[in-house]
Amino acid sequence: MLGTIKRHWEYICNHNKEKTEIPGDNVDPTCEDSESKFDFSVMSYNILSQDLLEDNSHLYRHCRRPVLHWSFRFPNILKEIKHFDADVLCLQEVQEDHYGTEIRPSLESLGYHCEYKIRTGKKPDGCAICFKHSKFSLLSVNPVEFYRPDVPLLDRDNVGLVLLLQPKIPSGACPAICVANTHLLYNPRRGDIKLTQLAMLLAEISSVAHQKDGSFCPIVMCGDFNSVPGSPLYSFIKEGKLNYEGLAIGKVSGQEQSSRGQRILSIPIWPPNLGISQNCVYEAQQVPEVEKTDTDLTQTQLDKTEVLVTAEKLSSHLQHHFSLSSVYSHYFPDTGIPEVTTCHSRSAITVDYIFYSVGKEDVAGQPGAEVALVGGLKLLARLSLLTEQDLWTVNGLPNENNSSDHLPLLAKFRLEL
Ligand code: KL2
Repeated sequence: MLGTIKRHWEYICNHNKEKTEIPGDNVDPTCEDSESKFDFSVMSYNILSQDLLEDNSHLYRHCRRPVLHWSFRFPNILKEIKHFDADVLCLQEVQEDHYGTEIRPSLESLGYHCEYKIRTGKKPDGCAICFKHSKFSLLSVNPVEFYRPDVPLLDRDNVGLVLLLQPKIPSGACPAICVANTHLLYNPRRGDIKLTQLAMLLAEISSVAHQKDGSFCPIVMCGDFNSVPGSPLYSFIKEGKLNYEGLAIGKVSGQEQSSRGQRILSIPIWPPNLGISQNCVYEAQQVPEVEKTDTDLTQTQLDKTEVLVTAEKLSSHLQHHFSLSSVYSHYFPDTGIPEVTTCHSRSAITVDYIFYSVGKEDVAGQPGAEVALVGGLKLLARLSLLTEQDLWTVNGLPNENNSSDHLPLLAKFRLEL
């Protein structure tokens, strides 16, 4: 019988805006006790669809056969979900038939409301977001399809799902929370598609999280981004900007040092008819041609407009409006050894993340920060990750106790009211 590996809660104090990590589950998280607050926990978990496991069986040759059966894996996954009891679950690789017959009914009996978005085409899996009835009510469900028949670049069947949730608090007003979940394209060589899929998700989040006063509500963005820490795609999420001039499409995600896929990203990456700006927001509806000729713009004004449009089109700069932080820091502070979120016979890397908005006060004063007002969350704690070496002591993933080739990520947040 294989041993289990213990993961512990790391509590984080935000005093002086410096994160202090207090490892060990014997420590109480009380940094300070705030009266008006809403605390909630989030899990992001790629549960490995059975069809994908069987299609990529070469990745699981290190595993004992019985641990690969769905009938063995699902009870373990459910046990884990039940044990951690997160208020919000963002699941990836949720296979449609299993979702209908087992996953959804089981989660509903644990008190979750479940929303699901299946991948397009013939792909049998998708993303689910489930939340505790006791903690939230549902304001809106916004599925995102990254496949676009009118955009040749976007010929892949990945999806995202964005929910707007209203915290249930006994008294007073509380902003909604926007929760997004995605599983971006795997193909390590197609960073152009990955970046465009991300821009589409960010545009949907902007539209969902946008509040009447022009600010954004707090945001949690989870998923399997098939990109590693420090890669251009990852840096774009964290920094809110990316100059991709001269960047090879195979270098966007950092998954592998491939000699293939070295075409340079075109400027712009996606065509104008996608309707998403370089700031990752939906563009206003195009003005129909007939109306354009009705306006009485002078020739000089028209020339200026032309120049502006051209400058925007030729810019190799992407931006987004949020100030997003990652729950995990991706390396163990004492040793510098990388954390991994997925481990099988071909790779052991971080590709899964929980990003969250840190709020306007934390970004104020940053030079050149053109960040819109975004509601902030405070990270209270996270469930520690493991190293590749830790995982090989239990025969890699999946194993007797960990039934996916990914680990679940878990965070506790506080919304201060
Ligand atoms: O990286 V993943 O696993 O999030 O764990 O996302 C994709 C891969 C998932 C959905 O496409 O299927 C896995 N080699 C390795 N893994 C693959 C491959 C492949 N050629 N194709 C799909 N996946």
